[in-house]
Amino acid sequence: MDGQRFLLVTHRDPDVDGIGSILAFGKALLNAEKRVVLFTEKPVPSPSNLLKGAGMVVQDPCPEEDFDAVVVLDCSEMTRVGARRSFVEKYKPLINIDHHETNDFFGDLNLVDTGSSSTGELVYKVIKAARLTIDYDVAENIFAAIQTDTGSFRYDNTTAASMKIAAEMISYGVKPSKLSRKLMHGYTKSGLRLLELALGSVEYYHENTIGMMTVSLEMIEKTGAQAEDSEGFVDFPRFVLGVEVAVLISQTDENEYKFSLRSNNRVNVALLASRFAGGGHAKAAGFSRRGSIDVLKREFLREAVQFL
Ligand SMILES: [Mn+2]
Repeated sequence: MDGQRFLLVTHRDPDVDGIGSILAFGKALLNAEKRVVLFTEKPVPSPSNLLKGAGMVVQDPCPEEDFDAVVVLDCSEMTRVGARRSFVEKYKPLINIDHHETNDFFGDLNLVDTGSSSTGELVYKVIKAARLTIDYDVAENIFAAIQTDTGSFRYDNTTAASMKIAAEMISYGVKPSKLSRKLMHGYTKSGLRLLELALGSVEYYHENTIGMMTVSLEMIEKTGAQAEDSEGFVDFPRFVLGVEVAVLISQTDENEYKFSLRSNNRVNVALLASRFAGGGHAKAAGFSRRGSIDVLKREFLREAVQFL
């Protein structure tokens, strides 16, 4: 950590791992008296805005400085950074810290480990290697990142290593029950209404091995919920016995849909998503496409069944 000024960014529509990673790394750098700017394209969404230090994150206009390095976290490729990509790319070296299977090594320096539960786990390793100080704020963000990306220590990426790091974060004062209440149980009434409608949309295909849920803009409007309230909904079809691939189709514009894919066992959904120019992890991936919902569903199912 020879530099003095760091710009930290994550992917657009960031999740808790993305925001937790920039906050944990940012705070650890601040603890070492470095100058740090944490930047997101849009205001930090719920529930990540409840993380310790979320108030540090800035949007446009980003204070332009002569950064000594830019660190891109939890981002598989530079297009995922979003609209401010060219601003981010102005700075060198570009450091890529990520755990997505489809990471394309866009950085000048790449710390990519697909065996890592989360980017938060990699940030922990960098903090240790650089001998930066972990305090409560750093610990909360690392714990939250690991907890979220492992589905509260239920998914395949829950390893001895990730649990050891989580345990160490507890020794800094993190209270798992308090943190998960803050991050995961913050349902609004409208969010629950959205879930009700989404559950009613679930369909099964290919001898019940594919479970598909849809959240339309109409549902969001009708319930008064936010689009991010559907975060995690894909676990409902996913946890149905017999389902191998769970899909959440979220309408993002009149003719635009985001497919979030989850695999229970043998299907590599990162590969499946890559057939539609998307990506992610073997067990959790996604892509966006434009078109009519019926055509998109049909095209998706045609590819998906080849994996089953
Ligand atoms: Mn992640």
